[in-house]
Amino acid sequence: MNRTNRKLAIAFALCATAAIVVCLASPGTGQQRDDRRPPSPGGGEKPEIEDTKRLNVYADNWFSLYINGELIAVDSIAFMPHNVISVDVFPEYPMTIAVMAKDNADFKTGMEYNNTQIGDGGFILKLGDGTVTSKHWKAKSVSRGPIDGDTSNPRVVHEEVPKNWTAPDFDDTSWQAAKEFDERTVRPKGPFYQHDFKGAKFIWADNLELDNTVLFRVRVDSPPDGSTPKTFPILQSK
Ligand SMILES: [Ca+2]
Ligand SMILES: [Ca+2]
Repeated sequence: MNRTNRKLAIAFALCATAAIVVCLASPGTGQQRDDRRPPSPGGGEKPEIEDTKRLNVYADNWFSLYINGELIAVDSIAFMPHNVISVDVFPEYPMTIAVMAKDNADFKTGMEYNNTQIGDGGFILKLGDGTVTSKHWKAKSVSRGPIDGDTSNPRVVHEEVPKNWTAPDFDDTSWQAAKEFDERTVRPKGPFYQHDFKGAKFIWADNLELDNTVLFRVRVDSPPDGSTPKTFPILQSK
């Protein structure tokens, strides 16, 4: 290496070292490290976005979803087009999921499109811990019609939504088992196929057409995929 080249090599090495020092000292990197460690005054590690699970939900036509009694997700489109709601969920076990699902139906006739026809429902979800909708969920129809499918003289039966029905300790033993429906019966629209619902079943109450508002519940004691959930003592003081 001649003298000029040696000078260039030394200059390059100095620049590279300076760059590394600047990089290590940059506020961004330091901030990230501070977010995770040292522990907060409450003690323990803080959960990161990597500790959450993705929840995909598709409802014909609308839903609201609660986990352990807290509202977690609401369908942003009441009727059409049919959409998927996809949110990050921080799972804590045991986990009670409670859902209100609604088919599009006139309150007085149970029909849709200006009372010209009977619409059908359908609900499906998948959580990244392996939780999926199935016949093992509980279901309760609280709005049905038109009774007997009679569109010439439509009658509707509404039941009061039970108090505290989203709470983990709510007694749902009298509810029926959810009924599974084939994908080709529900005929989901395009967005369903753009999200992960593998292993999940469409569910509803007994009648996909006449049951118009359906409550669902399920209790998940541990991650169905067999993974070990991380615990964060910092969250358990609330
Ligand atoms: Ca209907
Ligand atoms: Ca519908």
